[in-house]
Amino acid sequence: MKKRVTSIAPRSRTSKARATSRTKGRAPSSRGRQARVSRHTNETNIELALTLDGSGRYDVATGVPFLNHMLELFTRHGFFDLQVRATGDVEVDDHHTVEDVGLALGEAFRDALGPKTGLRRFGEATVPLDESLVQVVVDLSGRPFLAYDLKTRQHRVGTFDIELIHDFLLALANQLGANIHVRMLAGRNPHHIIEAAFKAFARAMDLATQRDPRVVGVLSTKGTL
Ligand SMILES: [Mn+2]
Repeated sequence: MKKRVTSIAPRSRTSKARATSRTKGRAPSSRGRQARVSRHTNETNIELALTLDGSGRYDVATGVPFLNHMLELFTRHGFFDLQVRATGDVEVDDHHTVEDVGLALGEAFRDALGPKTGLRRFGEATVPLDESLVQVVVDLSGRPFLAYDLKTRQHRVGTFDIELIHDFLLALANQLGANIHVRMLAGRNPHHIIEAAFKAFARAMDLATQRDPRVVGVLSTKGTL
């Protein structure tokens, strides 16, 4: 039987490194719902450890301060435990690092969830931050989809390119195999809008990843997720 080789298509023609060298490994823990992901390419090196049934503890260093801020509050409000060490070619820009951390986090959730038996599967939350109000709905369906509706007049928060939030969530949704809807109901300040989105995402993921004792097998009439 042919050994499974993981390769991901290059992001663009100019991203040669991606075409030639993209490897990853994982060693899911046998204890509890945890996962470790190592992801190393010519563009980024990422070590990530996730515990689903955590207490909101985080230790995050990605080299992108705004992403650290979002991952920290995501962990806290989702009651996960998360450790991330990422180094990337941020001298190019933050894009590779942000997207690849999204890929790694999605992969970690997928591994930690395992076969999804007894899982609530759906989760949603609406979270305000001052004038901003953002709703996130998650379905751990196995079908990757992202509906992204954050609109800001600015392109940046400080030095951080806001567009990268879209790329982060898309990468995460693809790797996790989740349907994620992000809807902005109100907002003005881009920091508030994105922060409300990550808090809502955290709470939605907290719900969706919890176990419901009434669920026998997986929550699907199809019998598989
Ligand atoms: Mn903040």
